Amino acid sequence: MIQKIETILVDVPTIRPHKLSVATMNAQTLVLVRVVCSDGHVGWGEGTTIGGLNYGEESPESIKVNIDTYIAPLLIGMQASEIGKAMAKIRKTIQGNRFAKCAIETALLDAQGKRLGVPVSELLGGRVRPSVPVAWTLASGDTAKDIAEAEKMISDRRHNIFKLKIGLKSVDEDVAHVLAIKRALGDAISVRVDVNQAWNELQAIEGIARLEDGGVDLIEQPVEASHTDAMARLTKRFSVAVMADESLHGPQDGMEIARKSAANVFAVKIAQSGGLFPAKQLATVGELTGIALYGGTMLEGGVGTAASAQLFSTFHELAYGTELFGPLLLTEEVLSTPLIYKDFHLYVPTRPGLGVDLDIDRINYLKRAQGHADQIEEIAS
Ligand code: MUC
Ligand code: MG
Repeated sequence: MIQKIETILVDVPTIRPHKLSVATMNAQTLVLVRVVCSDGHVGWGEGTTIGGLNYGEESPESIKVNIDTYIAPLLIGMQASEIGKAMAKIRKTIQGNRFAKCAIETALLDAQGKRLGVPVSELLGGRVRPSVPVAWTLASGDTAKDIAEAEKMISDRRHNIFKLKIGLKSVDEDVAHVLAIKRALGDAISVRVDVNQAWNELQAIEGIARLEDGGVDLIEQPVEASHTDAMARLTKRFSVAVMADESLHGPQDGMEIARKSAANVFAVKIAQSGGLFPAKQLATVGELTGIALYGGTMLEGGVGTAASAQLFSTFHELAYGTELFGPLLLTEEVLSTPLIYKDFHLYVPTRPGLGVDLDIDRINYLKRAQGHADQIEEIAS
């Protein structure tokens, strides 16, 4: 039985300012969810977003309050092992709130995996790879710093795929910045851009033509999420791959984009999709319609990143790799044993559930004061 559901906001500074066209992040707020079951199992989930309300329509605070007020009361007393039933009830009763739903579904799957003694990947169809390639995002706002950062990552064998955040400056300045980095890193290194919806269609035509010429190999969400017709025209016009990100809020959006041929690649994100199962459905739409897959992130900490990795390890096709580097952007680790990044890959945890343990003392220390002094009790499982 589901006995108790707690939500915890954890504010963690980033290792450097992370500049996106929609926000500059100096810290990340992790929304952790802890589901306690009467059989002694505890499941953890995460519903983290980027830049408060700058990126999506859920904020860390709304995720917390909506779980506490509306979602948790629906679940208390239900069978913890009946995840399909629990999520069907939530999806029928609660509109929107995809991040909150994802956090809950993740926690239920973590507990279920522990109960059955299998990693979450095995509850999602079964892993087909032990590790996933991981890109790093260069977003310091400074070309020379970005090059130095990338060179260090390459020599440490941590990342050899780089995504550059652009869209804040003029097209000219952004193109010059990207091409300087591409030239410095050379042909063997993949350089991609994420415009985070900042361009109009004409700017996109101008920018993409020059980036394509310069050897950039992926253009992420160049125009507004709702402008799928423009995305279709850009996809048709250029041979460089165009990826949909903010325009994907689950499998239905994937169907529309596939019908309109409005992307070559899907950025699959568990939170944007509303959970691991809808994200898996989105990936299936891609697989069935010949759209390549990329494992996206909302810069989650260790819990959301492990959950994403569990899912992405089940994708038969993952042509563009992943960007599951969230924990590496943060100054504090919430896991007692950090995830393993080596040889340009993240190794997917193999222990039951998400395969991670939380550092309860650190979470108690970092958690945002919530007007009471409750401490999370340590429950080993
Ligand atoms: C996004 O739009 O893809 C992922 C990596 C990063 O730096 O920002 C995110 C969000
Ligand atoms: Mg993106």
